[in-house]
Amino acid sequence: MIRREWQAAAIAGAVLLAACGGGAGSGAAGGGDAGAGAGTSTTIVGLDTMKFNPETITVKAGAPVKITFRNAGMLPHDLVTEGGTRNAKLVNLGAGKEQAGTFMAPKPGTYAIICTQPGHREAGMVGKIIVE
Ligand SMILES: [Cu+2]
Repeated sequence: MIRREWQAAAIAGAVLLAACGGGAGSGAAGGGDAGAGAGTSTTIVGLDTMKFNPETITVKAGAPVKITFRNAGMLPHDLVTEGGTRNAKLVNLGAGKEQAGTFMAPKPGTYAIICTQPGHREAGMVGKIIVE
């Protein structure tokens, strides 16, 4: 009985090792997938310095991109995209609030991200979506 359990443990160990080996391999391949995934989902932070961070994101034409906007400031900020066939309109976000929306543009080009709070766009709270 004891011997049988030991054998079972040894087999389970071998299976684990094999699984680990396979996992490492697919993990390396998954790195490329993660890169592609970053293009379909991104987070942009709004700051009281009247900046978006990052200020520029690059996405693929014809693919919907989920944009999560987080207001990291004390002032109200929002994020609105312009020019896409689908635009994110993440408005009325108080301090620390977060909201997600979708942007999509069928053609390559440069599209605008703005904060629509009074004076913020003029103060430089703008960003860019580069569609390629
Ligand atoms: Cu703002």
